[in-house]
Amino acid sequence: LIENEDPQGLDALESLYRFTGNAHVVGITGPPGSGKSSLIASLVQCIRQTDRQVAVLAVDPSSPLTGGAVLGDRVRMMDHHADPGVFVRSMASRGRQGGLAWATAELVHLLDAAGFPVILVETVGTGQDGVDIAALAQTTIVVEAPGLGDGVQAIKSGLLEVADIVVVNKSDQSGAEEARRVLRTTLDLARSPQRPRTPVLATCATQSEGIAELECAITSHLSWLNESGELARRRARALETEVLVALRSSLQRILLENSARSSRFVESIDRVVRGDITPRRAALLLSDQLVAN
Ligand SMILES: Nc1nc2c(ncn2[C@@H]2O[C@H](COP(=O)(O)OP(=O)(O)O)[C@@H](O)[C@H]2O)c(=O)[nH]1
Ligand SMILES: [Mg+2]
Repeated sequence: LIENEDPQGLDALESLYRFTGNAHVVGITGPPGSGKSSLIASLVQCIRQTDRQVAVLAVDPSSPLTGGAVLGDRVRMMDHHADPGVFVRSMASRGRQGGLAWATAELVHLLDAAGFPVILVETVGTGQDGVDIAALAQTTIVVEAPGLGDGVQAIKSGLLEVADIVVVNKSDQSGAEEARRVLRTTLDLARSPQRPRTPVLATCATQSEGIAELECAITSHLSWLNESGELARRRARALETEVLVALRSSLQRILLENSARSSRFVESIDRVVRGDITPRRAALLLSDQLVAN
């Protein structure tokens, strides 16, 4: 119900909201095919050995033609479906406003209220979506793998800047060690003294190698977040962004749902297209009108 923005779901969330604020939200992003889903499957197994419950949300930018690559993730995570301590949901993000990660923010609140201590959120790290997940999560893991084209994808896409932990997956393949070296050097050159040195770990998700080390790095990062006060700052920043994203979409609704307002909107666009006023001027006039009534 929450996923479909059904009023019943949103009402439920209002009542549940005061139970949130305890979960560790871990974003896992990186290029398609780098092994994010496989890595999550191994990580879930590792987390379950300590008896903690874990929730996984996989956000897929589903293709309008095929209905999306969501099914692949479902199948891959099927291993855990019999375990009541694991909750897995794939969601398509098509048609949602405000970017991929923000479509999941309300589901994260729900799972947080339900008491999951760890929530893993997988998004495809190409462009904005990877950066969005970093704003939503308290710990961001960027997953890279050798052989995904020329060069190291995370450097080109700017994702490295938001990484708290970098993983070079597919350590069984050639080029993994080289990718790890390049990433280590790049991160050290751009290092900020206020943050701990970003770990660059090697994993082989399909053989569950390096997963315990990854789990350990996640736990250490959470300790640092707690000790430095950064946890509270990141939570507040994520909530602020969520409010702004919601505000933008409600303004858009207010503008377009009323027929007088929506015809003014259409007129403004016409004037912009004719070259009478700039796009910025049109936006200012429309927002002045909204404030006036
Ligand atoms: N050789 C090798 N293949 C892997 C490894 N991890 C994942 N794969 C394979 O890479 C492909 C993409 O993995 P997937 O987890 O779907 O990547 P995602 O798109 O990032 O979620 C699948 O065929 C996996 O079986 C690994 O560590 N080594
Ligand atoms: Mg995946």
